[in-house]
Formats: sequence, structure tokens, C-alpha cells
Amino acid sequence: YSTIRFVLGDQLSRSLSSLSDANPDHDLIVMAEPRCEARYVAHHRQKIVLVLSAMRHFAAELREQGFTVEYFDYTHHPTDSFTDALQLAVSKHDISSVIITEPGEWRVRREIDRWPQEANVSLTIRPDDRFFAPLSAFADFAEGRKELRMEYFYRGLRRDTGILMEPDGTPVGGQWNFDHDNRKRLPDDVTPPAPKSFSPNDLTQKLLATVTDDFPDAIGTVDTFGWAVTRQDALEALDHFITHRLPKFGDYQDAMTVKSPTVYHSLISPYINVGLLLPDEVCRAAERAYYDGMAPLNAVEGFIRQILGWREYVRGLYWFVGPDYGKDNYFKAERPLPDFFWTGDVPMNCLHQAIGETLENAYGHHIQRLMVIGNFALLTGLDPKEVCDWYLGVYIDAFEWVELPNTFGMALYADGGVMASKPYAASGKYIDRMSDYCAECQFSPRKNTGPDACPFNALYWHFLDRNADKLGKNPRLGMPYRNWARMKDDTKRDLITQADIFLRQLDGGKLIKRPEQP
Ligand code: FAD
Ligand code: DLZ
Ligand code: SF4
Repeated sequence: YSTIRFVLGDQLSRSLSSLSDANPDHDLIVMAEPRCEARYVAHHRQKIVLVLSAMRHFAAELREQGFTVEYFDYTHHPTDSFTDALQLAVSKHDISSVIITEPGEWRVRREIDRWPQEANVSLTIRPDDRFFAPLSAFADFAEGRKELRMEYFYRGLRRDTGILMEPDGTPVGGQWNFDHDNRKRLPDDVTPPAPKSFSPNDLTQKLLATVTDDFPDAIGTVDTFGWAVTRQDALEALDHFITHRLPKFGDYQDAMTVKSPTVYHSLISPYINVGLLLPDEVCRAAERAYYDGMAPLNAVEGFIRQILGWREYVRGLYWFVGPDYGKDNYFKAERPLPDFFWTGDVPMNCLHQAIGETLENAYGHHIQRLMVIGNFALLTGLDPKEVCDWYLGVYIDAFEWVELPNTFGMALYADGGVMASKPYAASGKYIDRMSDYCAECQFSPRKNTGPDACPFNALYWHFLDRNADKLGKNPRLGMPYRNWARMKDDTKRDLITQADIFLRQLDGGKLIKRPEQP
């Protein structure tokens, strides 16, 4: 062999730039399961199984196509790092040329950049063209702008791709964005259909059986594992979503319910993120559903915006802002992560649902991540590093390039506004409006003080008050700050005291649970 094609665990696409011109006669594929990749944070066991099983299936497919794959699995050929695996392959096959597609995070990028010295190879790093926008497009977009905002980047990509565009260059439906139609609460008589789930085959079964013993520091249960681990199954999951869930995706995009942990969401993020599905084919499938009259425009545009807009925007931003993004702490938030993040055992029902479901399924939908768990972390001032590590570990789709801007930037505003124009802070009234969680909670979203008051209400004002120097001039927060200024002094004092009592209970590890009613 003359060249190694090194494939990472989130690069499982046959059309990948490092594989598209690979030739079984000359090229050796190398893949590895280094110890450190499963251990840099406490990963959910389902995430480890998904990545490893999808990698092993992908290697098998490449072998069927005639390739030789040097695969360093964690049991029989353990390695310490990607570099370790590369060095072993280089010396075994005496190859000095390596091609790789750029990795998904700074940590791995820096490791690969050292390969020419450390493994004595000539290295070619190719762009990851599975994304719509090359990294240079984000730099061009950002140049000269005072603020980075998703909406304008998204419009540019709509124009470039022609997705949901009229021939005259205007957006289909006469509007770029239908977000205001996508904020409905789920009616009591609507129950979302179950998402597509797959029975694990032998290869996956084996991993499910061993992962608990082999990764003792990992978290969560594997019992509910129903994820696709091959492209074929991922395509079936996509098809199922387009037919059964996309039509209602828009209406209930922001809704939360005890009836369903997934509402009408697609659950395809892990598949796109590891490479089993391509963003382009996903957006085109949704667009086709609109043109075929199978799904309304608010659903299709809303869904496409998540991928063509948000996903591209956070990826561009992650590489644009550099490797130190994630090290600031705008609000100087230092509270440690409460233990209930690892158990879901917390009397606030919205948190109990969102964290409990996450630990159970390695999945939570956007509004649970942002407006329940993220909002709680923001308002109580949890340490951003601990929060980001938690998100990076527990979600099936978490890879740093997408997890960090969403958690550090969007949910925690720890970057001081690089990613989002204002903090997504909200009181219990928002959660009550968008969910049925409060009906089953010991607290009341309508009360601000007293033992039954929803803790989010007083925490919201406490957050605004204690950060007035940083946020008071933000035009998007003018209204709440004016409301706060208009409140009577004793009302303000009662709210601050209420929040302080809650924070003391939180610090003492004893949020008080009301005994079950007989
Ligand atoms: P759907 O609601 O069906 O959306 C469709 C697709 O759009 C998703 O599959 C995803 O590819 C894309 N998408 C939607 N929102 C975003 C977004 N904000 N940024 C990037 N892509 C988006 N997404 C991840 O893929 N990995 C993460 O680690 C991750 N961490 C997050 C942390 C926080 C605090 C927040 C608020 C959001 C995070 N997201 C992350 C974004 C979003 O919550 C998930 O992509 C989504 O919940 C995945 O479920 P789904 O496939 O059912 O999404
Ligand atoms: C997340 C993850 C895990 C759990 N395991 C592996 C692995 O065994 N091999 C691998 O190549 N990648 C793994 N990954 C993904 C990496 O941590 C990392 O996010 C990507 O390789 C960056 O492109
Ligand atoms: Fe959450 Fe407050 Fe509603 Fe309880 S009352 S579920 S704590 S928002």
C-alpha cells in the first residue's frame, strides 16, 4: 500500500473527502478505538455503543468493497490515541503518506497536526465537504460584522443551495422564517407517534453486553438502545420521520410533554453527526415532502433551518472563534453541578423529566436542553466547564464542534454574546406555557414566593438583578429590566430572598421534596 486513509468515528460516510478517491489496490484504511476517546468526559453508554458499532459496521462495508481495513478495536488491539494507532499501522505496513478529512474538534486537529513529526509521514488534510458551507464561507460572512447571527448566514445558504427558493431568488412562501408559527403547546388529545427504533443486531448486542463492564466510568442505561448503526437503517429512520413526524414538526417544535420524550423531533442528529446521513440529502428529503404536498411549509422550513441554518452556523462559529472558545466565564458562574444531573432525582418536575429522559435515552430535544436544563444552569450560575462536559457526555449526538457553541454560547451565554444576542433566560411561566410538566409538579408556576412557588420564577429575577451590570443595557432585555425597576422594593426583596433560600438548599444538596399525597 502507498497511502493510509485514516477515518475517524464521526466520518462514516462513503463519500467522505478522504475516501472518495480511495483505491483498494493502493490504499489502506485505518480506524481506531483509542482508550482516551471514550474517556475524555463521562460518556453515556449508548453513545459509546453507537459510535463503536457504527464504526465497526462501516469498516465491514469497506471490506466488502475490497478494502483492507486496519482496525484497532479496544479489546484485541488496544491503543492509547489516534497517533498510537497511526504509528502501529505505519510501521506494520511501511507507509509514509496519510490522507485524512479534517476532524470535528480542535483537540483532535492539534493531535493530527503533529503527525508529520511524530509518525514521520507526509500528511494531507482535506476539507470536510459534507457540510454545506466551507469554513472560509463563515470567515467571509463574519468579516466586518459587529454581530454574528444565524439568520443571515442561513439566508446566504438558502440562496447558495436553492433550497426552498423560487427561481426569482425569493424564499418559497414569501418569508425566510416561519418561527412564529412554531410555538404551539401540545394539545391534551394529541399523542405523538413513537419514533422508529431498531432491534440491535449481533454486533451491537455484543457491545451492549460488554460496554458496562468495559467502560466503568461511563453513565446511563443501555436497555433502551434502539438507534440505527448503519446507513441503511439511518435512511429508514429518516424516511419514517419525513412520513410520520415532519408534518407536525413545525407546530410542536418548542413543545414539551410528559407523554413523549421526543415529541415530533427527528432523532437524526447522531446519524448526521457520525456521517451515516448527509445534511444535503436530509434537507432535500424534507424539501421534497413540501413540494409533494406531504408536509406544510412551517414544518419543512423550520426543520431545514435547524440543519442548513443552525448546524452550519455553529460549525462555522466553532472553528472561527478558535480553540480557546469555552474557556471564558462571562458571569463568573462557579456553582458545581448538582448531583441530580447524574440521577434525575429532583423535585422540580421539568428537570426531573428532562434529565431523567436524557439519562434513560441519551436524548433530549432542543427545548429540554435549552429552556429547562440550560435555563436552570444559567439562572443558578452553574460552572460552564462542568455543564459543557455534562452535555458532551450525556447526549448521543454530542461532538464538541456542535455541543460547545450550543451549551457554552446559546444556553449559558458564557461567551458574553458571541453566539446569541441575549441569554435564553426564562421563568416557570414559559415552561408552563410550552409543556404539561407543571401540572405534575409540587411547585406552582403561578406563584413567585412561598414554599409552593416555582423556583424558576424567583431565580429569573435573581439572575437579572445580579447581572444588571452586564445585561442591563441589552436592548433585547429592556422589557424585563423595566418591569424589575417598576416593582416595589419589598416585592423585589421577597424574590431575592426566595431565590437565595433555594440556592442555599441547592448548595446543601437538599432540595426539599414534598411527601407523596395519600
Ligand atoms: P430536530 O429537532 O429534529 O432537528 C433536526 C436537526 O437539526 C438535528 O438532527 C440537528 O442535526 C439539527 N439541529 C437542530 N438544532 C440545532 C442546533 N442548535 N445546532 C446544531 N444543529 C441543530 N446538537 C447536536 O447535534 N449535538 C450536540 O451536542 C448538541 N448539544 C446541544 C446543547 C444544548 C445546550 C442545546 C440547546 C442544543 C444542543 N444541540 C446539539 C442542538 C439540538 O438540541 C439537537 O441537535 C437536537 O435536539 C437533536 O435532536 P433531533 O435530531 O431530534 O433534532
Ligand atoms: C466520541 C467517540 C468515541 C466514544 N469513540 C471513538 C472511537 O473509538 N474512535 C474514533 O475515531 N472516534 C471516537 N469518538 C469520536 C471522537 O472522540 C472525535 O469526536 C472525532 O474523532 C473527531 O472528529
Ligand atoms: Fe418546572 Fe416550575 Fe413547572 Fe415545576 S412549576 S415543572 S419547577 S417550571
